[in-house]
Amino acid sequence: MHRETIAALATPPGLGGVAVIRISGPDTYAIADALTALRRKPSERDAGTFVHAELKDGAGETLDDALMLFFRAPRSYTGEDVVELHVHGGAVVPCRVLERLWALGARPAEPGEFTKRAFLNGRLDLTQAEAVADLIAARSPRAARSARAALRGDLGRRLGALYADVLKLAAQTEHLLDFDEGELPPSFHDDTHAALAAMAERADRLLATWHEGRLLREGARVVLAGPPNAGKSTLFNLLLGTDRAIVNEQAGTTRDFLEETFLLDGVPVRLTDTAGLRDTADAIERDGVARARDLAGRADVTLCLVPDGDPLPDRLPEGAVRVLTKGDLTHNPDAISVHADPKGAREKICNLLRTALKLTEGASDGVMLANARQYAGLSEAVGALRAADTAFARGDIGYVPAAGHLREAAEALGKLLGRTYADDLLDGIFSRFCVGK
Ligand SMILES: Nc1nc2c(ncn2[C@@H]2O[C@H](COP(=O)(O)OP(=O)(O)OP(=O)(O)O)[C@@H](O)[C@H]2O)c(=O)[nH]1
Ligand SMILES: [Mg+2]
Repeated sequence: MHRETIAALATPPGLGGVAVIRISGPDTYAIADALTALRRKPSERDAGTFVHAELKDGAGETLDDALMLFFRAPRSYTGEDVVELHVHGGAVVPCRVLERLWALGARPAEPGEFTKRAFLNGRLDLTQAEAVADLIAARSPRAARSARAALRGDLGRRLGALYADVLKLAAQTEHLLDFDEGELPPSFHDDTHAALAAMAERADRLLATWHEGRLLREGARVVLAGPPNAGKSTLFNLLLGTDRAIVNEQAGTTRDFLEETFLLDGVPVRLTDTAGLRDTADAIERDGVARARDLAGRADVTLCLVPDGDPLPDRLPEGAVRVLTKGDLTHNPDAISVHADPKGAREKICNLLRTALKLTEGASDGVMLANARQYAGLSEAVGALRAADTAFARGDIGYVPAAGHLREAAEALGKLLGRTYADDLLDGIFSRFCVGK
């Protein structure tokens, strides 16, 4: 349990009807008592209730009238005593109330400190704590749904069950070291091999969800490239639904690249329009072409647009998907035509992106890995499980290394769930939160 009492604004600063201030820690009720002149003090009130009260400064002047909500350890977000103040929003009132809280002995919460305390007090596992930040940062309903699943504990439960099974097998293996192979039941090797294969397969299924998890959280980078005048900026505008880029019949219209985001099946797609690829004497345009090539090299998908009937550029960006444009001029149904059939062109490009990005809605059941840390930890665990399987296959001389590999697998999963952790790991995770969460 923490000895310090923390407080912070839990709502974004700025103009708003209501601002929520959260207080958590052992002195929460002493501070709440001193903050009001209520006859029945906050410390005498039941958890799960609220009261309308005037908040007073040190001289007894009213700062604001507020709703006070009461939570008591361990049944609160942080697992500590918590009081929430709903005060008027804006620039002044929340600041004055916070200053009063500092004067009464609370200190400003660090980013993510409420959630960190919730984790340290066992209210959330580490995957749930990370899901809180993911839910707040979600950029589409689909990303929010996936974060909700992790926050509910679905991901943590699946990893936790795997962790428990690995621990059990690890313990059995340590026990084995005291026996000779001849003393073991005859089915021992087949059973352990089957158990390890099943565990590795469960882990592999979760690892496969990282593709979708990464796209939902980090988005996909898609670059429009190709020769000048191919209709890149026209398609860029069509996909965004606004006239963002200048379109002109002159070749070399776009020089600096433009970037905007649109949602495709709930995945944020960062779309980049680039300068037409050609050799040119114009220094600025040449710089633009160099940037276009560089961006294409780093994208998840590069669409190389070429007017139907024109020769292909001699140096296509590697891995680029070719798209024929201006199909209305050649009557080629394989080419898109933004001019004659914008809806069809949009649908064709979106389908192309769905395939290239492997965006199949509902591929996972909503439970997916949420970050590179989880992916790395689980990969390490799978590697260790496979190594244990190989060691077991060597018979009793393999038991000692197998026990070691199972310990590694358990440690990797334990770290992933936050059952074992280092302070710098927690600092890395919670410092990415906003203050007040
Ligand atoms: N006929 C026809 N013309 C098109 C189509 N799409 C774009 N254009 C025209 O082609 C010309 C070039 O379009 P842009 O979108 O500026 O081409 P760009 O590839 O961005 O060109 P740069 O920026 O110079 O590299 C404009 O006059 C567009 O109106 C189409 O589907 N059919
Ligand atoms: Mg352009």
